[in-house]
Amino acid sequence: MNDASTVLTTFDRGVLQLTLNRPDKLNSFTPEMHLALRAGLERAHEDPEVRAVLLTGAGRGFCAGQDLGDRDPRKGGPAPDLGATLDSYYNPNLRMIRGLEKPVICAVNGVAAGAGANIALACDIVLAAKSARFIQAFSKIGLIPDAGGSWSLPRMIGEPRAKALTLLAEPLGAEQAAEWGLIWKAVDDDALMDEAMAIALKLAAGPTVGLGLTKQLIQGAATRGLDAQLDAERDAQRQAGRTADYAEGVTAFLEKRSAEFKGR
Ligand code: LHQ
Repeated sequence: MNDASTVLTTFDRGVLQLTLNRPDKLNSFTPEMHLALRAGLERAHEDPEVRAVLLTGAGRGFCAGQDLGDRDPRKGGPAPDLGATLDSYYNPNLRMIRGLEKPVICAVNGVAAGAGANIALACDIVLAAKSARFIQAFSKIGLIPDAGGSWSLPRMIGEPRAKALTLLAEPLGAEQAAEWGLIWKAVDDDALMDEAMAIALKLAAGPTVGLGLTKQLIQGAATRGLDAQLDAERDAQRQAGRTADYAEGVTAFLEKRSAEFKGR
């Protein structure tokens, strides 16, 4: 069921670009697309040549969440087990994005709705086209914010804004999202992919181990106190200090030249 055409994959100079590719349905998720995305994320995890991931969508939308045509209630039958869908498809991919010890950049090229919005927000650096909108669409169909949204939204923008966004399901423009700190940047539509790729290439040429440890430390801070975080920093710094990239970084500084990191 792993139909690779639902996610286009390209690889260049350390950047694995994954493009959600069901543009006629605003890249809404089917089981095939989940599995194709998972395959891409697994490659990113396993292949040392991959040093950054760039996630985006084909066509005018980023992702409209679950394909609502998949389970048409008009066809009758028992109510679906949506928890099973989360267990089987959404949650593994969310965990892979967050757990990946390499940066994941997201270029939100158009509307990001429902789980599509929250998958974007799970990425490490999120850029959005100024015309893009984020919609916590779940309440419109009687559902709750999934794909990590109920966890990430209050942490990123606080309870009042998280509650209003999710209960009202009103679209949030990219520039407002950036002002609120929900994403890194809103950029002109025609500059989006160039800017996102420039960031991805920069990170892919960086000290991958240190960047991965930094990502994990920042994420872990949400659930740790200062004492535990200081211990985690000690452990991560010990690991970073043993990399060839650390030695290269310091050597390059002392020799007044640019560092050439190898990702090890
Ligand atoms: C779609 C979809 C879509 C299918 C646009 N499905 N076709 C997790 C676990 C299990 C189950 C349930 O859900 C979840 C998590 C979730 O993600 S729940 C939230 C699901 N998503 C939504 O409720 C969003 C539904 N879409 C919309 O509200 C609109 O399409 C937005 C606001 C995203 C975009 O509006 P427009 O720019 O006006 O585009 P459009 O509505 O005309 O859509 C274009 C086409 O894409 C259209 O198809 P058609 O054949 O008529 O041209 C839509 O039917 C199709 N499409 N979203 N989720």
